[in-house]
Amino acid sequence: ARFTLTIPLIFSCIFTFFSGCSSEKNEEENPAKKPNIIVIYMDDLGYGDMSAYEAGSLETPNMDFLANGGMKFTKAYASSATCTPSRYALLTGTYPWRNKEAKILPGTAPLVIGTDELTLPKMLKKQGYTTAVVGKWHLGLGTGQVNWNEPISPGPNEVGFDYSYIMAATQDRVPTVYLENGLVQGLDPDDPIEVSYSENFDGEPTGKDNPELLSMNWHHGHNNSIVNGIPRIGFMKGGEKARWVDVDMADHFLEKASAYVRQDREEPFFLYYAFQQPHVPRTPHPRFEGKSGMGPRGDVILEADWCIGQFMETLKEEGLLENTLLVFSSDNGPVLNDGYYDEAVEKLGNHTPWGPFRGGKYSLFEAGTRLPFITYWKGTIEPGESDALVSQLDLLNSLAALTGSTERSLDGKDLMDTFLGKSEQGRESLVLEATSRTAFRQGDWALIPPYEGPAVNTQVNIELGNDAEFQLYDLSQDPGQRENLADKHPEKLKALLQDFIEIRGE
Ligand code: NG6
Ligand code: CA
Repeated sequence: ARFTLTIPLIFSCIFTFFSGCSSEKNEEENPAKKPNIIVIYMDDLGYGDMSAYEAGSLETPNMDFLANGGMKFTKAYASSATCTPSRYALLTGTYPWRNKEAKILPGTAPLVIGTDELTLPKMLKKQGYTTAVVGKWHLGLGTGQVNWNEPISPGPNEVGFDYSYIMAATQDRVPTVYLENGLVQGLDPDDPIEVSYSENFDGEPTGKDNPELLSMNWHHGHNNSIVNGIPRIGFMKGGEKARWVDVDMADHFLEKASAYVRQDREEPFFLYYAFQQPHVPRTPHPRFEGKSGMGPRGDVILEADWCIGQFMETLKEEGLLENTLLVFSSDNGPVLNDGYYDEAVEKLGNHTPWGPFRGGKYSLFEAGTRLPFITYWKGTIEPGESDALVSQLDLLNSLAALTGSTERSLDGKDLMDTFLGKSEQGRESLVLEATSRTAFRQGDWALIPPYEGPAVNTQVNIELGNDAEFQLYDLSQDPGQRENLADKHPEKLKALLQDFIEIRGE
């Protein structure tokens, strides 16, 4: 009897000793460890492009997993209907129309974020985070004259990212190379890279002059240098070994993002994982070719969806899911023909990338900026849906509140409780931007001031929102923005215009 008593006693002593020790150690090293934060950002994915939003006909099980297991926002906006300004707003919490350089950039454009500007990764670094960006950058690099054969600065690493693995601009723009921490990868010094957006290099083939070399045809723009049979925007020479393989890009970025989250580290991390899909040129890996029945646009969305599934699997394997807040969204609304013949229009069938909304990429109508937006945090965020008005502009201030920072951006709101599903409170109003024009959203109302310019961009076949008259829509009754109520509700129009001008300053 003595023996049987003693053994458990010894065990329990040892247990208390060790657990006492280790819990003390944990507390010392990690006083309430802050969550890892991952932003998954799609390129041109529309509100109706994922099945969880029940607005189209593609099946995206892995994106849906986030939506159905997290908070799915139905009134969430990118700041802009194009890429660079939306990314600028996401990372700075500042309206992009305050920075006149924050517009669609060529691959040679200088960095549009000031190195002294507050950014999301900088703020998080001060809160003890290690930070990284993997994927599409498109916020400019350098200060004007970039030599692609030398370390390039400033870039992501100078605005808050400890690690960067990026494509400089877009998949359809030169230079078609990857950069790690400011260095072009795989570059042969005997074959230097030259880039120009004004003229071709002697003897180099172009999409315009050498159609026989093309594996994908251009529809508008995109007829300069040819890489991998695809004609691009801009001219490039050299750097043969450094050029990316388009069909491998998704796997390549997935590998980099996965390797990053697998690293052992003491501190929490922030990862901005910026996908290139479904932006043009749409180049699915052969294993996704034909999978959607909608041509390459549908196929690359399925490819992206698969990547998200793989990435989530890695987070699970690494035991990170319970301590990681994921945010999923897209930079601007959808477009079918964005400059290449790739059957996006012909094979669309009954799919509706824009969901129930009017317009698309480049548009001041809803579909330009109203996008999927999801927050997912296993065990912390209860699955649910929110119709609070939120913007990607709000991430910086919200994540500052979450992580204990007192820094705040100019235009963002702290909506952390809303993002965590603990509040229904959204913002009252929001200025939207599309190719340097702005519009206003307040409550259920949308106001578009008069703009010159075509009603429709006929190349991409998207209604831009331009009209000689004021436009006023009640989105609660008319999400598709069909009935202009400006004449019917002059008081409402006046009130909105006043608030709009107060923010916009014009
Ligand atoms: C446009 C391109 C379009 C796309 C877009 C940027 C032409 C004719 N069109 O100028 O194909 O590259 O810029 O897209 O060149 S974004 O999502 O990065 O903003
Ligand atoms: Ca985009």
